[in-house]
Amino acid sequence: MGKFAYPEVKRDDTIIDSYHGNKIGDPYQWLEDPDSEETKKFVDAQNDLSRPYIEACPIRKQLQERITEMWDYPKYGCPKKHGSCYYYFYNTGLQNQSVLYVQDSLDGEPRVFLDPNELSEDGTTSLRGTAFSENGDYYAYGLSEKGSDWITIKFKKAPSGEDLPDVLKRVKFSSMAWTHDDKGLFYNSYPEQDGKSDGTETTSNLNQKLLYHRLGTDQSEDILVAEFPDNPKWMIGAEVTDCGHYLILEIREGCDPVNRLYFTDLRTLPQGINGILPYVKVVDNFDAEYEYITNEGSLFTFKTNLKSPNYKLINIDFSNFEMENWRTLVEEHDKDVLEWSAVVSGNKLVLCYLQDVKNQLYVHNLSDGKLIAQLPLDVGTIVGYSGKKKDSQIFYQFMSFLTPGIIYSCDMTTDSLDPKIFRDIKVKNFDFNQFTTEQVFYPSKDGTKIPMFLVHRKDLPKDGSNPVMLYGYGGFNISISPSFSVSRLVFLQNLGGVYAVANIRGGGEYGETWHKAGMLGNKQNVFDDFQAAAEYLVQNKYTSHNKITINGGSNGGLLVGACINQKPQLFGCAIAQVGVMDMLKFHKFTIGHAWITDFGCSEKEEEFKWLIKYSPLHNIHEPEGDNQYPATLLLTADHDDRVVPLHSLKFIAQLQHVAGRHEKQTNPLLIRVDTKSGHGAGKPTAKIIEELSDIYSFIYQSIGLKWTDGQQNKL
Ligand code: X97
Repeated sequence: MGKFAYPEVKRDDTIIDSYHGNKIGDPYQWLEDPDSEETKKFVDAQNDLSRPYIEACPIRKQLQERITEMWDYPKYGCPKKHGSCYYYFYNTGLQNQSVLYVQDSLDGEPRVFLDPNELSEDGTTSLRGTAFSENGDYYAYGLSEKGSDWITIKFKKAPSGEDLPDVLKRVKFSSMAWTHDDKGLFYNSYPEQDGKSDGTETTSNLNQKLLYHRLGTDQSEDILVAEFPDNPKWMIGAEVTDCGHYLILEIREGCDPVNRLYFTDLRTLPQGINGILPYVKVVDNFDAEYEYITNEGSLFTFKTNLKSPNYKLINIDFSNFEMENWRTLVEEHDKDVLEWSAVVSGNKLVLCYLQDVKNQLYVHNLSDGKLIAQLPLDVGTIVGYSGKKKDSQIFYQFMSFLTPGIIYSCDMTTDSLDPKIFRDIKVKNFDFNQFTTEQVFYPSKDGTKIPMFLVHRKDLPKDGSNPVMLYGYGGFNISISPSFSVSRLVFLQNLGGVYAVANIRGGGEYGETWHKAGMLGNKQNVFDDFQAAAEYLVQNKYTSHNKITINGGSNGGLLVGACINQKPQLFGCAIAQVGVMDMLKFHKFTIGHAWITDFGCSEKEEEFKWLIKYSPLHNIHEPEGDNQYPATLLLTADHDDRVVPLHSLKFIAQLQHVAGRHEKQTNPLLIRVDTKSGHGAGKPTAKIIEELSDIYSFIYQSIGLKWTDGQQNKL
């Protein structure tokens, strides 16, 4: 027997599914029912095993205290102008949710406008999606409970903050777009369904609708303005143009950066908004993405990846919208990816690029696309921006591994653009000078150069002795840019660690090319890239294999799951958060069907062949030779309706059954299942700190770390 007394768990070997003639067992299918007594018992038994292991960590209390102490610094967001007032988020330090403040001018006295902390005892009610009306008189805001993707939209008068009675339910993945008469809002909802829908259910989200709600009326009177019953997977993004004249639909059928583009001229509706609207179809296929930037009359500006994987800006005249009449406004860059663009001060465009995983900011003319200026920026990420077409000032927030946040303001009406520091966010009691960030480019299995950030003490010994936390995501066109994290600094300072981010394929770091190189039939590249990162770190004497912890969440949890199956010997520890582990069935639950764009689907034979090769659940094996699985901790939560917990539950059951009972498997294989939590967004500070303390305690317990006061280590 191995070291751990894993719970006795029912296993039903009679459940066999057939995929294109292949018989695949699903012995823990019963764990797909989140409400059954036996699933609840399973979860309790797993927590009863993981909790004592984590709590036995001798430095857990120290860890938690140090993280808490460092977390306790004031956090600000960019101010945004609505009507004549400014609004910004502020957190004193440890508040569970940030509070929205309003002020009459930038140096006016701030008043609380909305404090989500008052909406639940434990901070588990969070803001998700907000929209001020055009003149700033009204505020619509989505509330999520316990981390679920479901939201309830509520309304306030602004700037008074007075509550309005309107309530919109069954809202998920929603747009929020006010008509410019300030009378109502376009939003998305899903049809009523049988059974509960509080975020603990697993039922598919299909047939999203677009509705118009008139302020002051009951939701039952809302006007259905778009639905596509022949295409149940379509999701309808809606935007009202800067001029207020048009409604734009950006229709998607999954997570790929592609959308159909429809519009309606709101001025031409004889009876106003009173039913399904007539749409002009500018693009009626999913060949490319078109993101509305602005328009001058009928001349529209879109950001697109049409035949330009690094994205560019184009003009489409809606009075003459055949493709041959489209014009490029800002050309695609060879290497840098255009991440987003915004119009400000009437005639200027702010463009944010990603260059080797670092942001660059440029200002162009809206009229002819010409470059006017580059705004100076350190190595890092733009994490916040505000500034609309009618504003003359922009704010943007910079962050990096060793910079908690600097908010700049810039007057866009002058010729010499001269950004000023508006707020410099400071962390107490931490000497940033002792640390450094480097970026390396290492070769993957097929020779592709992969960028990787490394953050560590300047005097790090290069003797293979340092513990490493290696983080990756690798999918969905999502780039992992430099960001600030207090718990990581504790790992670097007090545990002598190196933090590594591998910008592996599947992400958007080098545009759609990088994404495509790591999706569908190319998914193995993602895992190869991550494994090559571990090898690089060992070869270059940062660490040794048994000191590497790999970490990822969601699609990155899948990454961790696949990598420990494929190359367990490369890693000492693995932390897989809210991962997708059952690649044959993910499309059946909640919004899983939207990921077929990146993963493919087991219902197609060719795609089944890709998936079965790496699906974490289906590739668990006994320890081979001396290669046992690294110490593994999975994390999930009861209200995760993005990646439903059954992925992690089935995976841990199979892992404990196949590997855990083997005598060579002495490393722990555990799972932590949280309650009143979801996929991650909106998680209250108290829960985040608990979770981080547990994760680092698990690592400490399983690979052996040393706590230092962070002052020594001088060579
Ligand atoms: C999602 O699963 C988001 C699900 C809902 N959703 C879409 N398309 C999006 C959207 O299916 O919000 C979209 C989101 C991000 C990128 C592209 C499209 C959409 C729909 C309508 C209008 C605008 C956007 N996501 C993935 C996820 O959570 C990755 C990021 C978003 N995963 C969990 C992937 C595997 C594990």
